[in-house]
Amino acid sequence: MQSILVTGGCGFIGANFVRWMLGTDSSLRITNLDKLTYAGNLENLKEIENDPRYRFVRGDIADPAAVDQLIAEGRFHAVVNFAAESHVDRSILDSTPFITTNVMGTQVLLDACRRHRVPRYLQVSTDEVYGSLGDEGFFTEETPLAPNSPYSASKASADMLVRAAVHTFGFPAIITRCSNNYGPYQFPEKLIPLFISNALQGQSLPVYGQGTNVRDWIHVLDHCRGIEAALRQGQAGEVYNFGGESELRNIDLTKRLLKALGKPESLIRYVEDRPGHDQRYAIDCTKAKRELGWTPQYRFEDGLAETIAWYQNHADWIARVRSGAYRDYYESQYGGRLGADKTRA
Ligand code: NAD
Ligand code: TDX
Repeated sequence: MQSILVTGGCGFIGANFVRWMLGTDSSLRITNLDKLTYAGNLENLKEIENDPRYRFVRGDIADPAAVDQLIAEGRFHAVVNFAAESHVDRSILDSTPFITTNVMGTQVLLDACRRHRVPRYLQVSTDEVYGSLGDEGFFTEETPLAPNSPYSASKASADMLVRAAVHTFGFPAIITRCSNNYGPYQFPEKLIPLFISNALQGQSLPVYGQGTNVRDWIHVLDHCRGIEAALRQGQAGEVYNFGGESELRNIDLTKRLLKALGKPESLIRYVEDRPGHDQRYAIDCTKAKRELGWTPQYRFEDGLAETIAWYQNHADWIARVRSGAYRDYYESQYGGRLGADKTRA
């Protein structure tokens, strides 16, 4: 594998993946196709933007002409699709961009990759497509899809389209499904970065319902290593689950964050529950361990301490994301060079 197209590389997991791959494989070239929605932040890849092995292209995965041209010219050995609308609460307010990007965008990519015979395609999916668990049990790759939110329904739809491309056309695609990621560069709308940044500013932490919902937390670099393993060694047509084996109730995680930050529990504010809130996610990643030789390496305590320290040391990053100032970076970095680019929202 010498050249890969990554979509959504300016987001949280995509940016960590691009950095991870360039750091571990000196012969690799990466093109990053990203629309730069509110969640796409070029500053997340600032230190590699002048690396000759890296190229940024601003564009929309749901734009058939742009995607076709890029894939026709790129001669990529693989495409890894991270690009998505990723936040459940936003999908409850307005599902339209979730359908456009997550569903239509995936089909646009599949069609272009098939047309230009891209030999490997990896769809980055989520454990949320399996629905919700009670106190017992784990999601395996055989668990039937039962998504409950507009976000997870759009991700499950994309998985179905990938499955159909494999089944109908023998298209060489792999699907990975991962549990909740945490780590550096996560947009502060998701639980961990939102609560850290609120606590740092002495603002309250809005816990949905009673805080008894359970999530399985995985460090983003463990997820990136899993995607790399699936990309290099996975069998076309297969699904691989990744999880952190670190289940925690939201309220216990919240108290742990406050303790680590030296902030009082009085900052906790119980708010109205998320509609349709999934109770518990938990992943069985036996297959990835057995077939890919992958295993999560971070102990949650260490990963969380490292992540808290990262946000404490990047108060400027948080401030620029929260104020929206990070969006100016595009103009200052690319404005003069990409004169033909008319896609900026
Ligand atoms: P994110 O919201 O941080 O980043 C999404 C990126 O995609 C942004 O850079 C955005 O600009 C880009 N994008 C959005 N629409 C686009 C479009 N139409 N064309 C091109 N680029 C577009 O998301 P994330 O948390 O990094 O998640 C990445 C992927 O991993 C998603 O597919 C998500 O469903 C999946 N996933 C996330 C988690 C998690 O815990 N965050 C867990 C499992 C799976
Ligand atoms: O303010 C909050 N208060 C709160 O109690 C927020 C933002 C969340 N929560 C709860 C809801 C969930 O039980 O915390 C838990 C985690 O919430 P999110 O960070 O929004 O993640 P979740 O809904 O679990 O989905 C995440 O994991 C799977 C990602 O956002 C998805 O992209 C991924 O597919």
